[in-house]
Amino acid sequence: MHDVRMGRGVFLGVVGAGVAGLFVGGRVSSLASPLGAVVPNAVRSLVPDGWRIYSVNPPWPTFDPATYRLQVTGAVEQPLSLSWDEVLALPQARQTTDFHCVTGWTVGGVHWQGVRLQDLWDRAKPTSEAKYANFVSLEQPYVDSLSMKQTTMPNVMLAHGMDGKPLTQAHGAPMRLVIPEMYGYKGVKWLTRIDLVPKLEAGFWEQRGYDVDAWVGRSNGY
Ligand SMILES: Nc1nc2c(c(=O)[nH]1)N[C@H]1C(S)=C(S)[C@@H](COP(=O)(O)O)O[C@H]1N2
Ligand SMILES: [Mo]
Repeated sequence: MHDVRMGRGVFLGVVGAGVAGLFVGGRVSSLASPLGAVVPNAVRSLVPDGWRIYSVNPPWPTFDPATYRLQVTGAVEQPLSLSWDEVLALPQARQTTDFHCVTGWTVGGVHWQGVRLQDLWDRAKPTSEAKYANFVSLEQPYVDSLSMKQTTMPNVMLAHGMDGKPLTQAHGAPMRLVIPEMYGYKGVKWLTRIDLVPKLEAGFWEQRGYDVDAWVGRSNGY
């Protein structure tokens, strides 16, 4: 019995150190790499449900359904500024896909609910000038881009639900980009605007050396 309690105390100590390390790592090293986590593998496996919460510029943005707008701007015939109710009135899609961070952690079988980009493009009507979509976060200066072609690949969505519940603030409420075939840094959290542009613009991590096309298993960093 005594041994068991000792064991548990040591276990909790390790978990505590791991969480503290994550927090410090996330704040201090997050501008150097999308790691956030400078955590040994032994501790990594103890983190509940696998997710690490990343943010480059805390505190996290706050979602207010009364004032939130999802904007589609730039090279479109019809700029959009959708209220939260209007976003929820768009056709809804669901998928279950795996999530991979470039630093090596993975969450399998994430259930997402949200909207497909094509349903926004049908309304905004991108012009022939639109070659790339910049996804802009409420968390400045986080931004990342996809080619217009990539935005309509299978399983690409703007997710507002995760595992049967509304997306939490930590995970990017009210909406985040999901593109399972690319590493997590492409998946802009706290999304507020999509700007369609003729030329590629470097995203937050691309400005720091990461690949524009972050294909899982094929791009740098992993
Ligand atoms: N606004 C914003 N979006 C972001 C990030 C961030 O720091 N800020 N980190 C990215 C990275 S590197 C990963 S792996 C995922 C992590 O998602 P999570 O914080 O929900 O676990 O969010 C991505 N989207
Ligand atoms: Mo990441």
